[in-house]
Amino acid sequence: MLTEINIDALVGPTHHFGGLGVGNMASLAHQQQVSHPKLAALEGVAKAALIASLGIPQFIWLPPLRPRFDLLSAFGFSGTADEQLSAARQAAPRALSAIYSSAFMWAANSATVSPVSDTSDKRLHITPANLISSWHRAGEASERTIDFEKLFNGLSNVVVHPALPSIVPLRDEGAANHMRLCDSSGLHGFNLFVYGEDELEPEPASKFLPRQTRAAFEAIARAHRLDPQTTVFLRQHPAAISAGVFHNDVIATSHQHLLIHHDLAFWNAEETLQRMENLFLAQTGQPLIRIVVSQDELPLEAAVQSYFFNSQLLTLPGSDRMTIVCPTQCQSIPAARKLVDRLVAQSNIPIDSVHYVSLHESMANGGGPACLRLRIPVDVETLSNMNPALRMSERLADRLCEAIERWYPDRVEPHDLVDTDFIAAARRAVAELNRVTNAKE
Ligand code: SUG
Repeated sequence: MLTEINIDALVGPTHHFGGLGVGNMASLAHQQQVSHPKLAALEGVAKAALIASLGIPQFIWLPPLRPRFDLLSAFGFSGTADEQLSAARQAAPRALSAIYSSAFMWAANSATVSPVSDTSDKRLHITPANLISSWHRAGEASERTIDFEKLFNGLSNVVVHPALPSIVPLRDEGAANHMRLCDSSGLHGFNLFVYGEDELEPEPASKFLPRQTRAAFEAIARAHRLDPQTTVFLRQHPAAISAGVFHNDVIATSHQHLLIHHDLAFWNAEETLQRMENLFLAQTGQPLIRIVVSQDELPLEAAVQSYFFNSQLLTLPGSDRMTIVCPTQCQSIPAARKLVDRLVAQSNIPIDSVHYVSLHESMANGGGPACLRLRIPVDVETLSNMNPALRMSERLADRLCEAIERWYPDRVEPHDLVDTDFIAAARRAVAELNRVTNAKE
């Protein structure tokens, strides 16, 4: 039996709107607006605490330090901190924004994960995503590699691979483009890897650079020793990428034997999906429930605005029923609200309840509930050996909230990025979070 754990990454004190998300409509729309790191972090903790309160194992990663002066030097800026910052503001504002980025908060992009039951060597494989499509995210992989090692306390059945090489044909954004379907024991897994670009099939093109390539996922599937029989590669619909679907988890979602996707999620995929449905039934004895949401029911634009597909589907412990955690935008956008109500009401769909969560600041940068978390299916022994200091509880949530209230800035404006007092305050905030997390009872 495998249990799915969730890891959320806490928003950092330098959270701001840099407009850096490639093909990400919300990020582009909010560029240079005033951000609210304190509110963003409190919203994130509240969401993670809600999941923990449902009895689901929930962990949290603390923010790494920003700004990254090492990157600023690599971008060619030298001199004192003040000189580097003001030169970057003049000559390369996107580079300046990148070194302050809090994009590590979207843990769904941290890695691709394959549990012990899917891999031929029976080890848990993790490949941190190289995130090389944009200015601000490529630096995350090295930080995450260390985070994974700490989270699993050096367990011998966990392999943390290096991120894929930083080669344009190997662009990788991790679990946001990977869906693992399985039976209720979690042991029979099917892996769906969704890519936006295949060098061998360049047409039809999309308006924005596809951030995930097929070659990247093929490399990961090989490294993770997955069974080719139960591994499927699907191409994202170019129209979806052009409409602002920069990751698959903005247009499709899955949990166990439930797969929900928009009609325009994939390109030419129907035959492959039907084959997979048959194989799923043959191997697990359980039917795959596949719900295709039509353009009439939820137009692409409303899917992107509401982030319905970025809701979290969770199985409640001790039952085979699910709950759905949706962003509040799904409450206010009528088509999304109707869809949620339909799914909860329909008796042949295992979703029984809905929780709406406010993630206003993350959403304004294109990150919904599912973006903020990484799922890892683990066995009982692995779970019991995971770092308890990072496990979310009411007590940890209270401690984090107290520190955030006290040390996080209320607002960040573009000019703060050249202010060394702002940098000192941000460093202090991260140090305080580390202190409260490590404090004994
Ligand atoms: O990579 N936004 C992130 C949002 C990531 C959402 N993750 C998932 N869909 N799983 C991105 O585009 C905006 C940062 C800025 O503009 O400052 C940003 O990086």
